[in-house]
Amino acid sequence: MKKNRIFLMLLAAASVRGAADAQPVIHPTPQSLVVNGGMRKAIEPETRIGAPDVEPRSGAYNITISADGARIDAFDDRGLFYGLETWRRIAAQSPADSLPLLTLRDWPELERRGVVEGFYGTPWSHDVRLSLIDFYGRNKLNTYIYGPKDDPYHSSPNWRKPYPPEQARQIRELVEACRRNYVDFVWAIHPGKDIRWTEEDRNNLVRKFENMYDLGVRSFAIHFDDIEGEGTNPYRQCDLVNYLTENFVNTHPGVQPLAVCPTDYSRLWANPTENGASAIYGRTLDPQVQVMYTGDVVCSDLTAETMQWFNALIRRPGFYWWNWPVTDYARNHLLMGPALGLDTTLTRADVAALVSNPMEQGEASKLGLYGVADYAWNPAAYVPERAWEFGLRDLMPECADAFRTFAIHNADSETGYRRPESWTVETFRIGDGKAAKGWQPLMDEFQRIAAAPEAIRRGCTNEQLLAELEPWLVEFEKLGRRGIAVMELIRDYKTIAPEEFNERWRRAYMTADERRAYLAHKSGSLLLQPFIDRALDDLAATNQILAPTAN
Ligand code: LOG
Repeated sequence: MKKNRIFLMLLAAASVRGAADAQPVIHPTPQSLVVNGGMRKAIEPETRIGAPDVEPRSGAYNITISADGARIDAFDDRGLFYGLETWRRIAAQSPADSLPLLTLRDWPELERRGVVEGFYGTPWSHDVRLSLIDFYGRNKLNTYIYGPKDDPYHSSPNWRKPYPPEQARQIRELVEACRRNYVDFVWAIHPGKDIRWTEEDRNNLVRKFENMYDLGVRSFAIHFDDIEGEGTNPYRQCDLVNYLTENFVNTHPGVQPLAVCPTDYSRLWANPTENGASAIYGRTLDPQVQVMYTGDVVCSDLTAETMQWFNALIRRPGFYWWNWPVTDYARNHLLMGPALGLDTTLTRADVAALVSNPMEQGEASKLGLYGVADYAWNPAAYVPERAWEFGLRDLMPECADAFRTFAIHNADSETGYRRPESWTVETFRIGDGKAAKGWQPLMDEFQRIAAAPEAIRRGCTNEQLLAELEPWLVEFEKLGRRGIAVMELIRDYKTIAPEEFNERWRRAYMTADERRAYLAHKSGSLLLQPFIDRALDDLAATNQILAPTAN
């Protein structure tokens, strides 16, 4: 009995020491965290807003847990909200009734961090938006730009009209949800397709803004992207934005400076001279206005060089609209890889804001947004894979490994903005030097792929996320099965009878219908399906099979 008690005490001490030595995992990555070793009894923290030694910017906070007590010092309300979020994460990772001793100083590097719902296609549902807004709060994102291209009241034909009552009520609710999460709800208008540069249309715009103001909106953006004709005139655009700044923003209490997406939002077609739109914006726009930019092309990496180029023309730090993981140009793909291509040397002096334009699948987009949140909070400490791994576990704690397998093979878009995919596996050609060693790991992976969808369906508790993934899960499982069939054939083809070979070969080969289904919801398109296709071709050649012609 006594012995047992001592053993249990030792065990408890060991686990407590283990926990105290370990760094708590905090996402986004804090600016500075010193774990002092040791634990104390859990208590509620004292909180203070406007504390002197907190970094003086919105969202900043410090946490101290010492033998004497625990406190959260915040710069402002938002900082306290973030501090409490971090506090909860620390407490959740600590053994019951105890807390690690630590000193944490934290603040956001980029001032505006978040999402632009700016894609073509079915806008997010109200429920998905609400779920995302909670997600932004928990991950310290503070900006949600509402600008779905296919909302007719955001763009043509109805941008001049007020929202119908039900939609107006929902927008009010979104504004409220944002307020609770310290997220700025930015309502964007896209009037450029049919705007006339008349006093009448200028008043139409002001009236719509008044309307949105009455629904609670305090932050606005104007998008002039993807238009032709009169609406593209940069002088007129600047006049309008300056007019709205003077006669709406500056006259309405609590309204934030405007953000504008120019027609020349990408370096690909922006005129780089002093007569170009960007330079006109730089010379003409009220200095408080922020200017959006998608980088070198439409979907591009955020680099120091591209920001320097743009910032010099617009004469202020640019507002980066990152077209990832948006898939409106490749709708048969899901982009589930890490958020790559974000330069870790950039600071708030280079980038005023970073917003990600996600997929029509809002829940599935969260995986990429963990990276966006981590980067924007603390670029210097950003490690894409770390944020991604955190996201996998946070979204599907019960089946993170299966989700990981799924995500690894659903990352490239095949067109435009290429991303690594299937980076954990190596393929080979039948008979080449890598075949002997490469067979087993690849077979193992195809088995994991075939099993992953069922594990995800059983383990994922987010119904909406599951519904978004389902068409791809179906195809992913089939990809795994085809892969297994091909691997077995590679192993056996020399020793089996021609009839059996033919039978098994045909099983691995997609029928026209199967191929159509695969093309509609692609998985493994970068490496794995091409491997299967080529292996079947090679096998057919060794056995004089005539591959059925694809139709
Ligand atoms: C659109 C955007 C679309 C994205 C990706 C901007 C500023 N505008 O080329 O609505 O989701 O590309 O297809 C765009 O990026 N234009």
